[in-house]
Amino acid sequence: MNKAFLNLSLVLTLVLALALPAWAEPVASPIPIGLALATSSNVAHFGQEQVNGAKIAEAYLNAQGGVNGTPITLLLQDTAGDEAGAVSAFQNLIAAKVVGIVGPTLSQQAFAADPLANRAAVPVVAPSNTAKGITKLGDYISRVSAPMGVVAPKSVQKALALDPRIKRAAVLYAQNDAYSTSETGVFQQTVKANGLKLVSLQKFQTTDTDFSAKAAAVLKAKAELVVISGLAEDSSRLVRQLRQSGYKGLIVGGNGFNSPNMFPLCGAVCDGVLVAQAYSPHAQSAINQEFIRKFSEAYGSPPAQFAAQAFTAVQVMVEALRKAEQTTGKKITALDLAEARKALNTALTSGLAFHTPLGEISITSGGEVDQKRFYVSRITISPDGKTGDFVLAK
Ligand code: 1QQ
Repeated sequence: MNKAFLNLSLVLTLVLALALPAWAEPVASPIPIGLALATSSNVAHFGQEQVNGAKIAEAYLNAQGGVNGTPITLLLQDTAGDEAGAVSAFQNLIAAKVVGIVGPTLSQQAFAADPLANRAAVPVVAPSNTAKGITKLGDYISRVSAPMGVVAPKSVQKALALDPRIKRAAVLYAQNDAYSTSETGVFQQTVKANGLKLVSLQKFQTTDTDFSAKAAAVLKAKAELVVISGLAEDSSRLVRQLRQSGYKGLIVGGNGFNSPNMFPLCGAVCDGVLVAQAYSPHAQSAINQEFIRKFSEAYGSPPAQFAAQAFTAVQVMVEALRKAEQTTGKKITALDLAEARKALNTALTSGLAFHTPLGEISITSGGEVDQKRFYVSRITISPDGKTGDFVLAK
């Protein structure tokens, strides 16, 4: 290719790029919404429930006409359990021209992947990221998962209400996981604020299998309450080894205990563990009843928190898209993709009231969820040692 031709083609490309109308990058119909969730790895214990909840939302919202007559479609990318998986899922979804992303599963992944979406001005609604600082990752980052600072103290308070004689607490956490390190800070503060003595503070890895030394230390410290922040497999091993070592006191589990997939993993030893929750199947609202009915029909068991939060994240996106059509006076599919993403983010963070299975919530201008009701439940394992329930702690 000669130089003159090269220059000419460069100039032409430039002229074309400048002259291209805004609708050069249209929003597809049905409107694509990305799901970046863990359907493989150890984090799939949470992610599979999330995908199930999100799919119920897709069908439910499309049956209502989707976004004022335009259906939505969910594009799923598996993040697996680490940061690299979340980053590549986000990249693929952004390249697939989604208007927004629901995900990722872990806070640990969000700290790596969210900045990428924020730079690309793609709205993210986190369905389960509870660590401190998530919404500070950028203007395009919101969540429907209440931060641990709000939720976690309730479980320790409940334990003390159940047994006011408790004076000595042991706190254990996974040091290689962002949610766990964030939540344990809240737990440690709560323990002290309630006049308990922190007699043992221990770190572990989410990949650890041998917790016998930790269990021995808890017993030696004569702890009367054990508080754990970790993911599903590590936490259930820790509980098992604690009980096998002879620990008989109350156990408070963090958000990693909030999955029914913990029941078969943990079995009988998890019976009685107290967990704070941002969702209850007992919450009386038309949408929650409908959600529970459709979820149970589809999967044979009722939804728990992670499924309800994923449903809610998709719902919030769709209701914000409806509002964006009102405020722009245009169909989302008539907007340029960048405009649509911007209008979606503006609507998401406009303080709109969403009536969701989690109750009435809204998202602040800073992307933080404003939720009113939380619960504390006791894990109850059935005699089969595989199934169970979260039973509201009275
Ligand atoms: C986070 C969490 C996890 C337990 C979600 C599955 O709360 O990573 O923020």
